[in-house]
Amino acid sequence: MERTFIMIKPDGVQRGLVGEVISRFERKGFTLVGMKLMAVSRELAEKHYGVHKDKPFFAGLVEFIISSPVVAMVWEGDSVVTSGRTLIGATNPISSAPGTIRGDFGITIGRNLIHGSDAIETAQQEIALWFKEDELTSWESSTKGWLYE
Ligand code: DAT
Ligand code: MG
Repeated sequence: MERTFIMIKPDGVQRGLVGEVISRFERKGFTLVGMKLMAVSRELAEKHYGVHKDKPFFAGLVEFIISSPVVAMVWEGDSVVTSGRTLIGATNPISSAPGTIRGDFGITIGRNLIHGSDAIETAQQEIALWFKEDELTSWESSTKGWLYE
């Protein structure tokens, strides 16, 4: 089964949107296999956003991610990487579609509430970066037969 890394950023936690985000992934039918609320170290933030290290917004992005707790999660299901990105919406919330998390709750790119892995390979790297193997729990939802043919 495919897995993706989802992180509710400090703005999402501070604004009380943790339950809302979890609810959207649950209602879609995806399975939660790992979750923790945590203060992010500068080292972890810089590794996670390493692909953006030469961008002008990198320093501000790292400062933001370490400024207040985040909720890190791993979700599982068919095509969950792509579907998770669809649930999240476009990077800049001002143009994210209504009905998406960013489209419904955000206004500016620097406060876009949530991170989601952008490819299967990235998801594997991010899950390994944020979670130890024993922090993830494989389980089968009793609703599986009603979600998949
Ligand atoms: P996404 O989070 O949709 O995968 P990304 O990987 O391109 O987007 O960028 C990572 C984060 O960096 C993004 O969620 C918000 C921030 N960011 C991206 N582009 C930015 C910009 N032009 N100005 C400020 N912050 C930006
Ligand atoms: Mg990205």
